[in-house]
Amino acid sequence: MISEKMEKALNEQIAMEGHSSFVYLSIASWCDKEGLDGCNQFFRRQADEERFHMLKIFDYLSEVDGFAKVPAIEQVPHEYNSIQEIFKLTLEQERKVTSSINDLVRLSLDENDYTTKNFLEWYVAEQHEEETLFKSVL
Ligand code: OFO
Repeated sequence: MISEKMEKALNEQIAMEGHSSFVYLSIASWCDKEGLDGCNQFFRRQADEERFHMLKIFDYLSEVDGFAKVPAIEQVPHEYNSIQEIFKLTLEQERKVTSSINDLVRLSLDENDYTTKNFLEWYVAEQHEEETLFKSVL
């Protein structure tokens, strides 16, 4: 059983992961238009990964008798100036996600919810990996 507060916070994370997935899909489409095939494939894979991150929270909420909610689709940018600008923006985006995951870990500790803390550790490691990847590309 999960607290209402934790459930709400995890649903907000679902929305953030879904938003990241659409941002990366939009970037992939821009790369495709610009003839940047490798970057198109890279961001398509990232979009799929973010969708997976979102669905992983759906599954977790189901396991702990919570209720996962499908988020609204927010408009994402369609135009970019350069691939370098894109990697700067996406590193920034990943840092925001990391900070949000850290807030969730803190909340799980405040709530004495060690099951959720344990679940979130996968995301902590994943964010470290993603930030390192984006930095190395830059
Ligand atoms: Fe969802 O992992 Fe990065 O953003």
